[in-house]
Amino acid sequence: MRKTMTALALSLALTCLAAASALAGTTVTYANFPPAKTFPCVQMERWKTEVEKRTGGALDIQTFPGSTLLGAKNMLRGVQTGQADIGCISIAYYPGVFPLMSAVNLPVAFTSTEAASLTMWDLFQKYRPEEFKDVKVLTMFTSAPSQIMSKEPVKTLADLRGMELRASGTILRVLGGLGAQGVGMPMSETPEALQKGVVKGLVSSFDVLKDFNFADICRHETITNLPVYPFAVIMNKARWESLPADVKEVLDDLGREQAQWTGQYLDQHIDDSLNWSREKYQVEVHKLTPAEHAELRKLGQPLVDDWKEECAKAGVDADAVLKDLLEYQAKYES
Ligand code: 3IO
Repeated sequence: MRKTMTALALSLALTCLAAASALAGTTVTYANFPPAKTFPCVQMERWKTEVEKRTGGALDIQTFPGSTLLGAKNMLRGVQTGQADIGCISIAYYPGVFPLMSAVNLPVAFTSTEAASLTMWDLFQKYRPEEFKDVKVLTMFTSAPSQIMSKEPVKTLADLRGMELRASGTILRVLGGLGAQGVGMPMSETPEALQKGVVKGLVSSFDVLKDFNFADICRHETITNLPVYPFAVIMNKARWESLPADVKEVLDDLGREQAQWTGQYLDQHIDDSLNWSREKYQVEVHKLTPAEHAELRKLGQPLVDDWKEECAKAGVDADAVLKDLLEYQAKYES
């Protein structure tokens, strides 16, 4: 009798467990490198909410902001090897790895993040580049056009001479041409570098004034409209293949919409962040002359040539890619 009861209780418990796990669905992990407040993580939480809703709970997303699962530099490898199922990478942190999509980091003077993000998405869809062949791309987006945020004022380009500024990707080259000291590092390492004085400012988009409280330390902002930083959200290929077809369809349908949502969010947030910085810290915003903007554009040209050379080595038709990029940009910025 006692044995029967135990067996019964055990089988009941097992049935409940099975039912609970069926209800909870499959859990996938999603790693991100910057802190939870920043836009790459805001878009991650929005994506999680939409996916859990649209799959009716069949997919459970467990998010890890702030490098708690993978950091900026081991994100790509970590997703490829399955340490995380999904990860958010900043393309500019992987020089030479993504020749085609690095086009989005060229100095083409995007004025809107929404336009830049949709341009990036369309470019990816058209070319489906080899460089992403061993991961599944879920969405793509960019930062807003890059500006200088510094401890000391940069009122003219001459003020940049010798100034150590944190950046990544193509912007490092532009800084070099201006006589500044570009220091390459991921955004997640920048708070400490600014605190310690290793760098005297940074080149990125204005969202970071508020989200990292950089407005407190960088009271001077200079409008340069330098390139955007491209991002990709990637998934482990085997993990992707293991998902049911209807779940895959939900994720595929969300790709472009998520790019647009993130662009719109950031365009809005840039304004909020700058207004907040003016009110809270009385930051000063400096504007350059048209001649100085022309000089910035001129410094961008050799960079396009370098990129074309990199593409040629990788078998990428750079002229075709650039032509399409400019066409999409014109379409989305009109
Ligand atoms: C960025 C990266 C992480 C968190 C917030 C951010 N805002 C703009 C960027 C782009 C950038 O500077 C970078 O390094 O990717």
